[in-house]
Amino acid sequence: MATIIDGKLIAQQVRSALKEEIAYLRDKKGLQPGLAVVLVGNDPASQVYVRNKKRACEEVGIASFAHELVAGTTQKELLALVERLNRDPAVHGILVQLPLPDQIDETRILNAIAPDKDADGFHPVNVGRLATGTPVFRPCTPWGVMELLRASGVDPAGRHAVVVGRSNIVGKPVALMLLAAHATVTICHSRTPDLAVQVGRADILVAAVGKPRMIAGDWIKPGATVIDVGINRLPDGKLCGDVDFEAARQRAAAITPVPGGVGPMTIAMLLKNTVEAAKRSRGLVA
Ligand code: NAP
Ligand code: L37
Repeated sequence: MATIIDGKLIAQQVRSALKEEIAYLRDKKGLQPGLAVVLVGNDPASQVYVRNKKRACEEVGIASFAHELVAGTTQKELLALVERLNRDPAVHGILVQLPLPDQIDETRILNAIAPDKDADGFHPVNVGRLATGTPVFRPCTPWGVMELLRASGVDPAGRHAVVVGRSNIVGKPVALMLLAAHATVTICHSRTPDLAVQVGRADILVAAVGKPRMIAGDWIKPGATVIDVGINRLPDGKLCGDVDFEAARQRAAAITPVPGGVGPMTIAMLLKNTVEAAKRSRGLVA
């Protein structure tokens, strides 16, 4: 029976440490870290995530500036807001919650965020830094996955990691981070034949697909570590991951639950990036 990796608890520990650091920055350096969170439209999941992010900021002492724009917002209007936030000295981190409505070109918006305020790590400059092994702001969900592994005592070096999903926000960056941590990495996607065979080779499995319980328990290699990034809402309103949790926990050595796994870590790492951005704005980091 697998150990449950408690993302809620590990995220709480990250936030506690940050809270102390932020108090120090405020009291001793006169620096108040600030995060601008931009939400366009009324996607219900995004509304929940943005609310959780604002609450987490308050808990640790980060000033949060919420910008909730109507679904019909134009690209020009959103670009103007991003440019204003780029110039605002109280804002150290900027996050534009994805997905954006169809009339807005996501790439255009992400490219407009100042790379030194890019709390999500999605700007091409930061993606390039990650890809070349000199990361500054790491994408929050993949970084959260790496922290869960570290906190669970799982060192990827020399292990076979299998990532299911190749999105720019999860699959691709988590594969780069596992590679940097010296894993042998396989990336699977919708054109991968015989997914079960690939999954069965994983010492570390990261599932980031968005399909409820699509990874069967008996695909999992006995003793594997399973990190389930998927967040899917079932018809009964409950959340579940991409992995069949009850079956997988019979074979895995360790597994993350949904909710209470990767989700809370995503937010904790966002707060870390914001504090990092604030410190960098003052030259407080190397
Ligand atoms: P996405 O952009 O939709 O990407 C999904 C990936 O899964 C794609 O690469 C797709 O392949 C692949 N895929 C789809 N069907 C597949 C199949 N049958 N077999 C193998 N691969 C398949 O999703 P995302 O943004 O990466 O998010 C993935 C999941 O993570 C979602 O449930 C999302 O809600 C969740 N999420 C959670 C957090 C968190 O903090 N916990 C953060 C972000 C996202 P192709 O590239 O070939 O289409
Ligand atoms: N900036 N963040 C940004 N851009 C994006 O495009 N998708 C995405 C993104 N992701 C994101 O915000 N993810 C996320 C996922 C889950 C949580 C927070 C953020 C979260 O709080 N999860 C909780 C509970 C979720 C719930 O009750 O619905 C959990 O325990 O998993």
